[in-house]
Amino acid sequence: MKQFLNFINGQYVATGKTFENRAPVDNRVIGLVHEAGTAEVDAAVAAARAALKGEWGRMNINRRVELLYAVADEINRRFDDFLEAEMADTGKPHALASHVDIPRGAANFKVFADIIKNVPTESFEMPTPDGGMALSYAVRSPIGVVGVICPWNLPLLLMTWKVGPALACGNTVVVKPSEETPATATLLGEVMKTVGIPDGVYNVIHGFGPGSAGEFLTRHPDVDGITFTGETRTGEAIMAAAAKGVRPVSFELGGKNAGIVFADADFDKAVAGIMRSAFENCGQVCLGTERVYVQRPIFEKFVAALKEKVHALKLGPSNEPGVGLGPLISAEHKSKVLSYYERARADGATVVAGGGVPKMPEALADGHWVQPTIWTGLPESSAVVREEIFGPCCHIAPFDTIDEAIALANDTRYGLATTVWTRDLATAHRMGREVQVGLCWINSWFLRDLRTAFGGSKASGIGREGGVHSLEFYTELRNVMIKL
Ligand code: NAD
Ligand code: 6OD
Repeated sequence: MKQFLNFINGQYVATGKTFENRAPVDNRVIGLVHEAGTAEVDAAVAAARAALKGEWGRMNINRRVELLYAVADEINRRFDDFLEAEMADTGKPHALASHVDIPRGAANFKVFADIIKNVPTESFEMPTPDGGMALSYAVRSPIGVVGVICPWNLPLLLMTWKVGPALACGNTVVVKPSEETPATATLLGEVMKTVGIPDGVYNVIHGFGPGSAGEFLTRHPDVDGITFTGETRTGEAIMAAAAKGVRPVSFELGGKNAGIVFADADFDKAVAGIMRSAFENCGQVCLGTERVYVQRPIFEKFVAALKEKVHALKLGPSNEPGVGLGPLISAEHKSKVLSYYERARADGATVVAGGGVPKMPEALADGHWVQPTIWTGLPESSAVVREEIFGPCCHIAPFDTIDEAIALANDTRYGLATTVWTRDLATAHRMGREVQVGLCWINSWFLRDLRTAFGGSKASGIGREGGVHSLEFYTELRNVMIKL
């Protein structure tokens, strides 16, 4: 049985208290996770603090950048180990994990190494009242010890998306991976050790949220800032913890994203795009589309085309050829998603596809499988249309005008992402300006240039990360003023 240990000050640390790690495909126990208590969290934070004062804190930027490149190269060298670990933890299809999760896990170190090496700081010459001159310039400093709290849907990708920039900026980190997906964060400790990242720079503590490692970390007075990806409700709890000591937070939270398809769109591309955005990673992508609005002239045709694609989706375990849909992450999440399937029926939805639990081969029968599902006919007030489900499902409704499409897209407390399908540039631009989200994709979805700003509006987040925007959270500017 695999043991997932904490990684503190360069050492793997067992604890007396373990919990089971289960494979989503069949609910088998695949490992035991060593839960960190306050002693381990204190030790990890102390190690991170000490590392700031040691070799890492004094390291010149060229060496830091070299080390981050080495981390990326080592992840790529051990690509298959990371791939196996991620697939076992999440059950996601091989094609997805091998093309998205693991390559991005490596890229997140290189991109931010390049950014930190090339970012300029401001400087101003100014005249002084005595007729002389002064020079004012900014120095960037790391914020210190960063707490990194991660979700389970894209475990390595989303963790390194925070650890990459944090380390590039010279901080040290204490990572709390999701209790559902401890594997790749643990494995990354081996990579850090192999390439020579000093002890204490990268630490991992395992456990849950409230009353466990997550809460202990966010309440720890020696953590200087918290970066968090997860549910909005959890963000509220973390923000309350961070208020003590007035510590900064960066939040990437939940969404209820709209996909808008105009009648002039390239029909096949729009169907394929919405298909991906609603069902990739079994709908467990924060950027995913759960509300689809299609302009009336093509509504019926669109629903029929999406239904056909959903019926063609193959469910199965990660390594089975042709699989496009894995299981949900856990039994608890399956119950949550199925409760919305029930609710849709109760609220009078037309179930266009799916709506229940698929019949799987006996070996997979205990896995967390649900059918990919499409509904029509629900009122906008239904919980199914208003609340984040985070499963392989979407509701499709018709609209007539662009004003109506904008109003529908914005009628939510969330504001993470939208995907718009049209050939008309003016329509595209108006949607980009008026839909209240952090990310608006036109004729595309989840197209990422890691130099661009990423984050959510309204209840979907606080702050932007990505490219130089990450520096706003992971560094502080000190202004130095020299009277010449
Ligand atoms: P979650 O909020 O339940 O858990 C995320 C992490 O927070 C876990 O590590 C958990 O242990 C920890 N946690 C929970 N309660 C805590 C507390 N009180 N104090 C400290 N830590 C605590 O989220 P999840 O179920 O793991 O992930 C799914 C959610 O994440 C969805 O809402 C999804 O939209 C969101 N998400 C958002 C983005 C984004 O970029 N906006 C990306 C991925 C996922
Ligand atoms: O691509 C990214 O950087 C990113 N943060 C993706 C988030 C996906 C959410 O599930």
